[in-house]
Amino acid sequence: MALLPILRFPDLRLKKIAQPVTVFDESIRQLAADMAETMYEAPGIGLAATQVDVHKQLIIIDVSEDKSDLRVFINPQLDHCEGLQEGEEGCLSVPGIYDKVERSERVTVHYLDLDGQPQSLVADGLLAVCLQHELDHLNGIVFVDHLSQLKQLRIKNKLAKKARVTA
Ligand code: K1U
Ligand code: ZN
Repeated sequence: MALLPILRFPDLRLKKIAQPVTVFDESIRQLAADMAETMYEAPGIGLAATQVDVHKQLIIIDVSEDKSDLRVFINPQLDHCEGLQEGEEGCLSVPGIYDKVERSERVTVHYLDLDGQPQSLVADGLLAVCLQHELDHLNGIVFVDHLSQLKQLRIKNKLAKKARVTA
């Protein structure tokens, strides 16, 4: 297994649209395993392949307390959304920044597992929020894109200042 470098906002590669996975071989299992190691080490509760500069439709999520519920979603598609919730979000590509984003309360997704078998899931609460956040990544959207232009500018300035200090 390997730790993968995570792209940092506003890296333009975070805007790329991920392509469907068509081959279910050892390399896709290896990618999922490396992403899981990277997410747990960060630490985080989700990670999209886009964030590790792999532009394939693969996301992983584990919202458990004890790293016991790793879920892998390949070629995930939203089927249905209902209700609204507003919660604080963070992002491993936007370190140290947290803000409120409005999301659907409950979502239904269909996807493929690591064997290429079709699956579906109805999710609510944090799992639903995380799914929507990671699906956004596959479509080139970072959570700060949901914030005002002024907040986005402040975040860019704050991250640029932090990068200068740590350089
Ligand atoms: O996609 C990512 O960058 C991962 C992100 C997922 C996420 C968090 C919160 C709301 C929606 C989506 C993170 O995991 S940020 C880190 C984080 O939230 C966390 C870290 C350790 C323990 C618990 C949460
Ligand atoms: Zn993120």
